[in-house]
Amino acid sequence: MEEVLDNIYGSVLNGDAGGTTEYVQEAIEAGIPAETILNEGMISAMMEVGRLFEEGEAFVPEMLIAARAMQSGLSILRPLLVEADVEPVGRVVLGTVRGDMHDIGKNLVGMMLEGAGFEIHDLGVDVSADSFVSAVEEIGNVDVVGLSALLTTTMPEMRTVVDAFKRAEIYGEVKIMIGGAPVTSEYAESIGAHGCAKDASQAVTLAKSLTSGIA
Ligand code: B1M
Repeated sequence: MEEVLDNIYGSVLNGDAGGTTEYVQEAIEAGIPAETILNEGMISAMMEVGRLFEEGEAFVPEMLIAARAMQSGLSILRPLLVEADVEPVGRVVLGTVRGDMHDIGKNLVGMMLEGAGFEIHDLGVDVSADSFVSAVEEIGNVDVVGLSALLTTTMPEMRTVVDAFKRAEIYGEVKIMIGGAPVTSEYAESIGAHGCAKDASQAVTLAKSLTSGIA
């Protein structure tokens, strides 16, 4: 790993937002591709934070400051991940389900979809099933609803959202795509979601196939 990637990894791991900003800028100037900075520098550091948390060597405050550092790095990478002035290929409503505050993965999915030409309406975190339905009705012509969940305890909320779309009789008119670390394709199928993506780049592939009617 190049030294600057090591530095990004270390600064995210230690929750040093200023350092992360500085090193990400340095990496961009050194011509390192945005995807490499993201995957090797930042996401790998967040995986390590998760491992430390699991082993009782890091706690919520450490996760929180690492997340802040990652967000500060992402804000610099954003223009490179998102292409400006592209004609929308579809309209996506995105959010993290009720009870769940994790938004880094969801934000990344939003950026990559935006970069692929989708128009994104991000409802944020802790979004109730009814809020997803109302947003789709109010915005109009929505192609895909993207649900994110990072906790096994909030995953069941995805089924609640799917059921709310069925009750509102717009299930199928709008495709429901789910994702997040604990989510699987089997789970997606079992709750009636139209697909599951493992990461942000798969989310782009899936959203494209859902909007072109292939999936
Ligand atoms: Co929390 N947390 N957390 N956390 N956190 C996890 C998820 C955990 C796995 C850590 C661990 O134990 N190893 C664990 C969940 C265990 C479980 O349920 N199985 C956990 C826990 C337990 C908790 C709390 C309950 C801790 C507590 O309070 N005791 C609490 C819950 C709060 C709540 O939500 N109600 C909590 C809180 C937090 C913080 C607030 C401190 C912070 C979040 C800050 C934020 O998001 N703004 C936090 C963090 C940072 C993490 C870890 C360390 C990192 C998550 C992350 O950002 N990853 C995480 C450990 C881990 O994931 N290894 C952990 C980087 C991100 C790029 O990846 O989010 O997976 P990810 O997104 C990926 C894919 O999943 C996918 O694409 C993304 C990009 O590739 N994807 C989609 C995600 N959404 C998608 C949607 C799609 C498609 C793909 O379509 C729509």
